[in-house]
Amino acid sequence: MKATAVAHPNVALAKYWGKRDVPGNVPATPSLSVSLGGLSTRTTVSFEAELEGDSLSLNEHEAAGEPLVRVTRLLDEVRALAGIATRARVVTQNDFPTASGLASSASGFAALAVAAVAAAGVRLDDRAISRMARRASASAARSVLGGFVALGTEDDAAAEQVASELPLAIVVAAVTLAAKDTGSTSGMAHSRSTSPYYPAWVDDAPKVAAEVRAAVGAGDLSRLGRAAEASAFRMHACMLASDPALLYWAPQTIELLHRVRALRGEGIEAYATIDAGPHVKVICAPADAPRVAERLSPVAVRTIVAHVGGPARLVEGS
Ligand code: 2P0
Repeated sequence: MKATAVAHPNVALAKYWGKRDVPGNVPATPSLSVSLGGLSTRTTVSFEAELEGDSLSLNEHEAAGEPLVRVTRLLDEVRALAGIATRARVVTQNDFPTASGLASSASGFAALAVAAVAAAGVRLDDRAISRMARRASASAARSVLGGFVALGTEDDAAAEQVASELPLAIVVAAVTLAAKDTGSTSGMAHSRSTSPYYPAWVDDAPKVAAEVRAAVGAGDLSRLGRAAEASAFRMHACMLASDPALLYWAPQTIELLHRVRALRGEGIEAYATIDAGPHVKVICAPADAPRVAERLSPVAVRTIVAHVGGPARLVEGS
């Protein structure tokens, strides 16, 4: 009744921002991400008869409130499938900053789903685990799989891998280690209800996602980079037009964007993307990653060079 799983966060090259008005946390926009190998969440789930409630230790601190509620909701799904009522102890550890726009909910809920299903002795295929993770946090559906992963907008969507490997590095320039003010779930609800650009964003996103997907299929970095930048900037335009504005950028975010453009001016294929936080993630050829990291690191508190990562996997338990 105990299992441990490791999952990687992912960065969306085509962004998910907004939910359809259907049950089960279904995105309003299709997304396509790359798994960030080198950044990991490790989660152990143990179902223990003597526990009176679920508990969650997040980076060595006991968590309560909303994070624990979301964990319990996923565990309730697993308990229903296994036909058990036993409560669980969840211990999870990130080796990167948590809740600051580095996609910790993606790797966290992917690792939790894989570990909980194994600990409860339930057999589910990757698509079913991806759906379970999506209901907890939509980006987590993508972290169940490795490489380049698409998530659609259909009822009960599951993520699918579109490519396992491309010669690509992702340079993560973290500008703060603090948690962000507005989480994604409430931020996207706010955009949906107040941003006049939200309908345009939802209408345009499938075209950009299709272009991202075609560029991944063609293995064309400059095409992929241009489409990924368009997706990120259009999402942030929608966020900025919310009332009050969702301004996730810090001064360093803009400095980093200018540095990426300057690198391109020097002939380096480097393209930026930004999630619901101030950090900048840059895709480039693996051979260019050291030069990109060197240019970005004076502005960042931490610079991490990630490679294309694999799927969530069980490391203990069966
Ligand atoms: C993405 N983000 O596609 C986008 C880009 C943030 C900006 O997925 O409400 O934590 O838990 O489903 O998955 C972050 O949203 O939101 C996210 P919920 P989630 O990566």
